[in-house]
Amino acid sequence: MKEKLEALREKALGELATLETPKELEEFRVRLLGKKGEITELLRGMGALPAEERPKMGQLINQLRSELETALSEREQNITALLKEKRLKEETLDVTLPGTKTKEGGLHPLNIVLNDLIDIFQSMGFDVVDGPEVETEHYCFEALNVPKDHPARDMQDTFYLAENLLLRTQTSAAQARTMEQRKPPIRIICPGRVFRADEVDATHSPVFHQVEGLVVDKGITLCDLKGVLEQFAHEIYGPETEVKFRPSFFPFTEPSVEVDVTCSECGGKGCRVCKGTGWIEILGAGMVHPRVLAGCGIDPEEYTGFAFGIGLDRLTTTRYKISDIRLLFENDQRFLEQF
Ligand code: 2U9
Repeated sequence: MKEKLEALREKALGELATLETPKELEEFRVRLLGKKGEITELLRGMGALPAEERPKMGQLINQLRSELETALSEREQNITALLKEKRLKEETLDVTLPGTKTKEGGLHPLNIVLNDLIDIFQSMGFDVVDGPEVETEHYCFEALNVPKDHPARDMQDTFYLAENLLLRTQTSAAQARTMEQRKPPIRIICPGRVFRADEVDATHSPVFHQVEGLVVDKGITLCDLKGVLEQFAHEIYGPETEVKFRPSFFPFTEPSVEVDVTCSECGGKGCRVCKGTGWIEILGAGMVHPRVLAGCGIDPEEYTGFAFGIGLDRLTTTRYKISDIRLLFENDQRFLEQF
C-alpha cells in the first residue's frame, strides 16, 4: 500500500508539472482529489487493511492529499502568472509607432470658390435657389427676352434633347421660374452647371458653371447693382481692388454692363494675364429688362430689378492659376489633392 502511495505521488506530481491550462488542472483535481477521485478511493480501500495499520495509512493518505492540494494550487498560480505574462506580451502596444494615415477627401476647387460666393451673397441677404438642368425653350430663352432668331439660340450653341427641350445655357432659367413663383422682394443667387456646344480648348468647355443673381423690388436702381457688385468684388479680390462698370448688351437686361477689376497679378500696371490692359473682366450684369419682368408676371411699372452673371470656372482658374479649364473636369487625383 505504501509503495502504491509513493507511485501515485510520483506520477501525480510529474503529471502536474506538464499541465498548462486551467481546464487541465481542473480535470486533474477531479480525477485525483474529487469525490470519486483516486485519493478518496484509497481511503475507501483502507477497510481491507488490518485495523492496526489503518491510522498510519490514513495519515499517509491525508498527507499525500494535502501535498497534492498544495502542489495543485502552486501550479495554478504559476499558470495564471504565465498566462497573464503571455497576454500582456501579446497586447503590448508600441505607442511610438506612427499611426496609419487615412486618406482625407477635400472640396473640389470649384466648390471652394462657390462656397465663398455663397457666403458673400448670403451675408447680403440673398437666398440660394436651384433649378433643373434640362429646361424648356420658354424658361431658357423666351422668358429672358432672347428672341427666336437670336444667335444664342443657334443649334450650334445649344444642346437640344428634343423639340422644345434643351440643356440650359444659363441659370437665369431658374430665376425666371422663381419670379413666376415668388412675389417681390426677390433676392436670389442661382449657382449651377450650364451647357453650350462650344469648341473645347484651354479656356472653353461645353459644361461650365455660373452663379447668376437677381434682385427685384420696388425702387431698385443701377446704384443698388453697383453697390452689391462692388462689395462682392472687394470681398473676393480685396478692398484695394478698383471696380469699373462698362456699358454692354444682353437681351435680358437694359441697360447692361460688364464689370472689370484691376488685375490682381500686376495690380493694374498691365501684364500677360490682363493682356496689358491692367483690367480683368469678372461678370456681366444689368437692370432686368421690363419685358422679362412682365413675362414672368411682375409689373414693370411697380417693380424694377437688377441681375448679374458670374462665370465660376474662370474665377476659379484665375484664383488658383490653373492653366487649363479642362483640369477642372478630369477629376485627376494628382490635381485635386492640391486644394
Ligand atoms: C433674369 C434676368 C436677367 C443674368 C445676367 C449676365 C449678365 C452675364 C455671363 C457671365 C459669364 C454668362 O457664364 S457667363 O458666360 N452672364 O453676363 N448674366 S446679366 O441676367 C438675368 C438673370 C435672370 C430673370
